[in-house]
Amino acid sequence: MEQPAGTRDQRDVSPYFSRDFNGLSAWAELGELARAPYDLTASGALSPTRIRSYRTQAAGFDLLYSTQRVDEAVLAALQRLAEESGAVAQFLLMKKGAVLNRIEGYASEDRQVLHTACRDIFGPVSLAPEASAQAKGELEKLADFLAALEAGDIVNAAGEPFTDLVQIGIGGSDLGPRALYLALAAYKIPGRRVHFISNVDPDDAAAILSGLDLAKTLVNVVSKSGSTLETMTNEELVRKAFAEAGLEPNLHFLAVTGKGSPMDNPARYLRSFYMFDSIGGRYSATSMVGAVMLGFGLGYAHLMDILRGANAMDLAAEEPDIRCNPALLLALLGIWNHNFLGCETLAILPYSQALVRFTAHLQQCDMESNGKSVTRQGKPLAWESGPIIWGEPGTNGQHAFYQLIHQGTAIVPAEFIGFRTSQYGRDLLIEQTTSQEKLVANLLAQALALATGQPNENPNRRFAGNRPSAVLLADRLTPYTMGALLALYEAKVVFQGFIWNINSFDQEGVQLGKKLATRLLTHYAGQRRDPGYSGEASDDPGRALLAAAGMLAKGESG
Ligand code: G6Q
Repeated sequence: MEQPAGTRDQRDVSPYFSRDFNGLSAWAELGELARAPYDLTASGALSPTRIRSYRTQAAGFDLLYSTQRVDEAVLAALQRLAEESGAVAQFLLMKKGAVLNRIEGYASEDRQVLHTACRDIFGPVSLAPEASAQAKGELEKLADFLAALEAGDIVNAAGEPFTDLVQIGIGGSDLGPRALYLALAAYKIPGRRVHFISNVDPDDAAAILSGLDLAKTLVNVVSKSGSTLETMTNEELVRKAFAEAGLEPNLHFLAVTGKGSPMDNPARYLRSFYMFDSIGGRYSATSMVGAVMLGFGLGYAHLMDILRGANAMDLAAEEPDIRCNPALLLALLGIWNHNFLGCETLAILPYSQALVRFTAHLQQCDMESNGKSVTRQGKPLAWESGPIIWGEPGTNGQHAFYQLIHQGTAIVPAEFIGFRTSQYGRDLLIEQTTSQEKLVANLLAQALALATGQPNENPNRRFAGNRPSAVLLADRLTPYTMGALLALYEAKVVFQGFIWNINSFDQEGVQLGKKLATRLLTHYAGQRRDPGYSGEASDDPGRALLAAAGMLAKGESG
C-alpha cells in the first residue's frame, strides 16, 4: 500500500499534538462555570435577543444554539478552549497533509488525513495539491465511465443499458455512501436504482439479489483493504449468482480499492477506481467509495454539487471565531455538555425521512473516531472522550423514545436537523398547514420544550427543562446541503478529537473481535477438512464459544 510522505514538516505539529485537555486553562475555567450553567427554565431565559444572536451560518445551514446551557462567559471560555488546543490550527495542518493519524512512541498507523482533499478541487490551488490531483484523476475516470454508460458505449452482453447497481462494502465502505444515496434519492436518474449489500449474513445478499435483473446490473465492490471478510465473501457469493445466471461477472463488476490491495486486479473488473491511503474508511464517502455509486445513481453533476457543499463547509471550518464556525461550535457545545455537564449520550434527530441512515453513519464517524481511552502519546485519558451517539428521524422518534429525553433521569443533549422545504415539493394544505410545516413546527417545539420545560403540580406531568439542544436548519436537502452536512459532522468529530488529544483516525478497538472470528473460522474449516467431521462444533454455539475462549486464553487471537 502507498505510504505517507511523512516529511518532517508534516509530522511537526507541535505544540498542539501533545497538549492535554485537562492541562488547558480553559478546562479549569469551564469546570468552574459548569457549577452554575445557564438556566433555560428561568423567566425570559429564551429572549428574542438571545434567539437572534445565538445563531451562526455556513454553507447553507443555520446553527441555532440559544437552547444550549451557555452564556457569554461560557462561549468566551469555549473560544479560549479552541485556541489553546489549536483546534483550527490542527484542522488546517490536517488539510495540508500533516501526519496526524499516529500515536507517538508506539507502533500505530502513521498516515496523513486527507479526506478534505477529495473536495478541495474547485479553487485554483488545493491545500494538499498531490491528494487533490489524485482525487481529480479518479473523478475524470469516473466521468468518462458515466458518459460511456449514458452514450450506450458500455452496455450488457445483450446490448441493453445497465439500470441497477449493487454496492458491496461494509463499515466506511457502506454507511456514509448509503446515507448519502438515501438522502438524495429524490435526485436520482429516472430508471436507475442503487442497492447495498454489507452484512455477511447471507440473507442480506439473497434479499437484494432476489429482486434484480442481473443482466442489467452492475456490482460495485468497495474495499480499501481489498481483504475485508464480509465484502470478499459477498463478492464471491454475488459473482456466483452472476455465473449461475450465465453472465460473465468481470463484465458487470466494478472495483473501488486501495492501490496494491489484493483487489487491485483490473482484469477482474469492468473498471477499477482507487481510494488512497490518507483517506480513512469512515471519512471516505466523498472519495470514490461514495462517488462511483452516487455518480451512477444521481449523475455526475449532482455528485459535483455534493463535493461543492462539502468543500464550502470545509472552508467555513477554517474560521477561528467559534461564532462563525458551525462545525467548531457544535464540537465545543458537545464538549461542554459531555465533559462539563456530564451528559453521556447525544441524540441526533433529523426531521427528514431521507436522512434515515444519517445517524447510523454518524454513529460510526463519531464513535469509531472518538471512542478512545489513550492520548496521542499513549497515556490513559483522565477525561471523557466521545459520547454515545444515537437517534432516529423525527417525528417518528417523538412517538417512541422522546419520553426519556423529556422526563428520563439521564439528560440527553439533542441535535435536530431540519429543512424549510421538502425535496419533492409534493405537499398539501391540511387545516391550513402543509406537512412540511407540521414537520418543522414539531422540531422547533421539541427544542423549546426540552429547554424551558413546564412546571406542574402533578409531578408525573412536570417537565424539568434545561435539556440542551441545537438546531441545524437549511432551506432544502439538496446534493449541496447534504455535502455540507456531511462535512460539518466530519469536522465536528475531528475538532473534538484534537481538543481531547486523541487519535480520531485509527480503530484498533475493532481488531480483537475480528481476529478471533478469523481464528474461529480457521478452526471450523480445519474440522470440516477432517474426514471424521460431523458438523457439530460450528452447529453448536456452546462448543464454538468454548473453542474461542480456549484460543483467547492461549493468546491465539492476534
Ligand atoms: C472505517 C473503518 C472501517 C472500514 C471497514 C471496511 O474507518 O476503517 O469501517 O471502512 O472495515 O474496510 P474496507 O474498505 O477495507 O473493506
